Amino acid sequence: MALNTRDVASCPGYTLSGISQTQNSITANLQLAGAACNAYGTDLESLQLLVEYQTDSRLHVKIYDSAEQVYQIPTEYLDLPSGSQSSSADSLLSFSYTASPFSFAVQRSDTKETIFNTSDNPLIFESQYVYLRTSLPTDPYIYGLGEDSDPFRRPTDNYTRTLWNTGISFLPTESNLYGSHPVYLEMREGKAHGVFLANSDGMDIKIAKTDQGSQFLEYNINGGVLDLFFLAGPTPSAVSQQYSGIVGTPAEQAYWTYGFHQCKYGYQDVMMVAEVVYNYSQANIPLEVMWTDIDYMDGRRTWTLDPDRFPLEKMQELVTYLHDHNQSYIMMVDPPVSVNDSTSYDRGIQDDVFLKNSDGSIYLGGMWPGVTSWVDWMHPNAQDFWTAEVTSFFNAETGVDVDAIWIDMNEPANFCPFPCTDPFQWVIGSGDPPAPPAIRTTWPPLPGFPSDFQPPGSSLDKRQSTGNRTGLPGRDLLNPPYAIDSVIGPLYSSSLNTDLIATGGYAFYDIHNLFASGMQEATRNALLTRRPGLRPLIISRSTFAGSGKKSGHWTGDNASLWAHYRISIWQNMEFASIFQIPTVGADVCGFNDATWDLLCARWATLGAFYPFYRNHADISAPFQEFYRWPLVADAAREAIKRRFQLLDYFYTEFHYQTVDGTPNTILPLFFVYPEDANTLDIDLQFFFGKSLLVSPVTDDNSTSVSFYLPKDTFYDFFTGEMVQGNGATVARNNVSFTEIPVHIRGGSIIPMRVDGANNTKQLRELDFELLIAPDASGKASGRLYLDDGESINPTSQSEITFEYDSATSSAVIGGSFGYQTNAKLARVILLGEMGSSDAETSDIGKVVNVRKPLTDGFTIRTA
Ligand code: MIG
Repeated sequence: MALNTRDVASCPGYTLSGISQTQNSITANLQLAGAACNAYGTDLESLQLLVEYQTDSRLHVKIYDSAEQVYQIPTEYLDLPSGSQSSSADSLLSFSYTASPFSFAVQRSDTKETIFNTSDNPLIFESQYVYLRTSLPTDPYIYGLGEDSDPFRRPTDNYTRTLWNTGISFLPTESNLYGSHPVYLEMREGKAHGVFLANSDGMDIKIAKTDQGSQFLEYNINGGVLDLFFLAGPTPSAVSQQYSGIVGTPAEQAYWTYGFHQCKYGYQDVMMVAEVVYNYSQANIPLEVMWTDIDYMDGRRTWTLDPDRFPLEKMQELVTYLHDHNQSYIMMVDPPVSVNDSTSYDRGIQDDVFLKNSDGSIYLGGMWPGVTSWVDWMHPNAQDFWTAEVTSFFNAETGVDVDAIWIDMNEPANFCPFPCTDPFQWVIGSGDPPAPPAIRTTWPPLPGFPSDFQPPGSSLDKRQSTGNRTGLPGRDLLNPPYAIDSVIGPLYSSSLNTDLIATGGYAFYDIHNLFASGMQEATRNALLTRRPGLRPLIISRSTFAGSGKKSGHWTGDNASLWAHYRISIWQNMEFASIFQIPTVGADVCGFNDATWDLLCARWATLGAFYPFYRNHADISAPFQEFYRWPLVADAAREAIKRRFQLLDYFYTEFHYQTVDGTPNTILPLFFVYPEDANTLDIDLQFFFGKSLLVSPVTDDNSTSVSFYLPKDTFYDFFTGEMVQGNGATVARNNVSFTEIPVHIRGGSIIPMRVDGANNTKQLRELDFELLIAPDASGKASGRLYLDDGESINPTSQSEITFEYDSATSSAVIGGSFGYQTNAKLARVILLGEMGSSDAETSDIGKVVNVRKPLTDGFTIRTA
């Protein structure tokens, strides 16, 4: 059956009237301009337009229903900024409109360049379908819009990016995956702008050309309002930073987070886990964090330990051992609560926190442990329930004293096939019962009652809307007339029924994509209760816009394929630099299928330049710990050694991204060289911090790589050799499987720890050396942030700055020195020059020994 074939050409659009315009904002009414087309639902008669010059670089355009009944993202999940600090005179973006049929355009105020223009097709705003199209220049450079495994630069024709969180394995391309990020960044002639649609409903975003060849991007959404934020850039970094001003800056992570992590689904008991820890130490590969997957659970039930395979006493011994050796431990928590779990389920019933069917019974589905229920994160008791589970199961004395939590299956995944009317029957495998009748999604306004009379628990947000913004009544919440192009078919498949109503009156039809955000928030708060003041680490499979504030992300179930090794490179760039979730990494060596020494060695080497560096494999995959092949063990030792040297450099850059959202962690080349058009299609090289260009070998089983060097001064990180970039590709052969080409960008000073640590605790005690890489004018600068490495609000911090100038032959160490450390500045290494005296300590540049404490500023003579 052909989907979505209804005729939208006859849709009348809207007419603007009643405009009220101030310097800071515009409001107007939009009235349906003709007979309703009712293409995929019912056309709404009356809409409101709100335009806010929120900041000089952020323009907010919102189109919503006058009654404010249509669903809007609850502020608990995403607290969108409102108000206008800027004005039409000061804004970098200007707004213009045509009254009838209504369309609008956004331009750059200075150049008058149009970045968004909806005049080609009329706006459609129906109960179950919202449509907006912008025309674009031909073959635009669009990035963002995930989660998926498609090319970094989005295809420009016949491309659909569906957003609907889905737990699907093997990273199929042209498919929606675990998270939803309706934000894109577009590059035009060296300038960047961004567009964020704050909407959590299922949608198809299409990038294509009309039959006449006109380029467009359009939104086809299952509901919600058009809440658009335009970001002026004009640099790509500025766009990303401005986006963080809407969804929040990323959570800061503890120093130990950046060590190497080992995981596998299928460690059959605590002994096997301990054995892996032991084998790593025998192989002299610094293992920082050990993980345990759902194997530990008793019958796969969250909040239980398998008494035979993972008994509490042994688990405690394991954790004590790890902590005594400066190592950390992480366990998986799945969202569903098993109904066969007398304690956790009973507590949830008592607290009344589970999602319910329309008749008040608990909504049941199926997952690993059999029949399960799910927490309604909107419920007022949900946080307390979750905190109690986390703090008792992971209690330092009476439970397993983990250091962080891994959350999975939070798309959310449900194995009981729709309609799953009797999950108990499903478990024993019987036929398909009939579909349940449609139910009321929210209360229509009741004549005679106050306007805010709503189902218990609903609340008005701070902006004092007239309606409850929980969703229109009468919608088909299971099979909307417009079917998004989700890889798993209908909205409810492999997930919770989309007609479920959460506390507040919200339907899963609208809040499905926010389930993970609820779980992240509850888990973060629970971890904060457990270890007050310490940065909680959460690694989540599913994400939504704004998740970076609470959680990190791993990119899910890839496979042991060169293709997936490559995809991980741009997925990291996308998450770190566009979605503002810089705690990101892919399963190193591949999750599904058997890996092998060549792939795993390269991946161990590449993974050391992921923010989150974890080897993980499926239960059906053979073991793939780094020590299992001599080549891979060598690669891992070398990789972790380099990562440790650079850990403070990266920790510093990460810190500054958490401060103001400037993307400093994993960057596409065009973020650093926006004016170099050659960089726009580069997706297999990246910056690790703004100073290190990483150019891995990416061809299958190859030892050759061609990489691009922009017109700039570079230095080989390993040899110190100066390399002049010419805006051209450079070929390198004989790159062994333990090597990765890395270049320092001229103009950088990189603070590095000296060698010699087996874990990050030891690393924090080691001295520093400075790698000075002057640019063409002989100057360089850098920075180093130091704190206790774990507190959310550290009592003391150092923000040290480094400036080098060849004209004065000196490096000036300045800034602030609040954090007390025994680590000294041992020496500086000046690249581009060869020293004589101290050549034995470094053969990459001229060495000047320093040996000064980092407690105050000073100047170093380099000549
Ligand atoms: O259906 O917990 O993506 O990392 O090992 C698979 C078992 C469930 C999916 C995760 C994967 C994890 C696995 N989980």
